[in-house]
Amino acid sequence: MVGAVVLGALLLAAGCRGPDNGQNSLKPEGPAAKTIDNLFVPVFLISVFVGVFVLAGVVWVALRYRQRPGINENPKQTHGSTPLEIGWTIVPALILLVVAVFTIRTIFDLAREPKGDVLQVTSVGKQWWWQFNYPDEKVVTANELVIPTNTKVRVKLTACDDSLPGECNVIHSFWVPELAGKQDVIPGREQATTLEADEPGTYLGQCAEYCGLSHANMRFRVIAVTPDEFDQWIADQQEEAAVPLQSGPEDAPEPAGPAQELVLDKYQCTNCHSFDDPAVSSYGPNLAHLGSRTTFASGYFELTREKLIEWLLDAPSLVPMESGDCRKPGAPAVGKCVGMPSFTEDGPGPVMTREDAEQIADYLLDLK
Ligand code: HEC
Ligand SMILES: [Cu+2]
Repeated sequence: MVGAVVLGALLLAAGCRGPDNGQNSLKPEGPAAKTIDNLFVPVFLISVFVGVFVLAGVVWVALRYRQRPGINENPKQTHGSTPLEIGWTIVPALILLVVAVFTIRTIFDLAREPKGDVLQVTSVGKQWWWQFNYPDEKVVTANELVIPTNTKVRVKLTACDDSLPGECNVIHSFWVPELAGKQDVIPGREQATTLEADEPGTYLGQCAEYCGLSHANMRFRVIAVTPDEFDQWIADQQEEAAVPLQSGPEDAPEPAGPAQELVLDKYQCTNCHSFDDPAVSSYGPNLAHLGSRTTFASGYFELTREKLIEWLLDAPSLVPMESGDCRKPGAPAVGKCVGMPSFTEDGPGPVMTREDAEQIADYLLDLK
């Protein structure tokens, strides 16, 4: 029995992976998370105190009045005690009142829209990745939210992509445990949260509302850099793609190279992705600066050439997706399509050769 309890506790503790797992809400790294922590710790201590007090009472009564050999009588029975009844009604009510006052204050504090020098970002929850729009800077990116340190970042959260009318997604929840609390992302509603990081670093995020097949893989990163580095990052992102997609006369542009021809014509990736314009949002992540990121696929994989090739050939084998025929807008749908299609025989379109995948991967990695 004791062995089983100890084993269970060890297994449970093994899940914690130490305080530096990047998703530790007990290790607040910004004002919002600290506000939550300042509420959580005292409330937790109060509950521990109440819990221990009640449990100790139960154990004491059970031991004190247990059946013993030779004693066959019930202990003295008492019925009703006005002071006790009043006491155990009022004391918990007072404790809850104190907790409620501080909780409500915290909720209002966190909901307040920040004033002053605020960076505006819109985050669109999609299946199964996050799009980040910087509307004032005209930059659209995915899965890695770069922010300046010591700056309030107001993140508008939506499941409907304004720039793609009628494109609403299911409910998601935006959660960066070390920076702020969870906030649901609900179609048709405008929610927002405020992020601020005190120190440069990478803070892990995770979708916290079940949203389909790849919910568990729907991660993201908040990368906090110094304000100077941030300005540089924005300037880099605003640049046109490092390698052009098309060139030639305005009215008859041609793919600018063999990889671009694959992307435009052979596999028609451009139906779902932007490769050249860093300011537009599309059905799939904007890839105009993919090469500048450290991860891809909702931060699930490091951005390496080999992984990228695997992804291009058969993304649904790496991350579960519902891939039907979603490549040809207007064509009759074959199955439901959510996510990136496979370019194998199982996919809806042409089968990709390894050479093509390598060529596309090299082109994508050059999109710094
Ligand atoms: C039917 C639309 C569709 C087509 C066609 C498509 N993709 Fe995708 N692609 C997506 C979606 C959706 C995602 C996001 C999937 C996820 O992360 O869950 C994605 C993700 C990606 C990513 C990872 C980006 C990131 O930020 O994580 C790359 C790279 C990519 N696609 C490249 C391509 C290339 C190259 C082609 C053509 C060979 C292509 N895609 C064709 C829809 C599409
Ligand atoms: Cu989700």
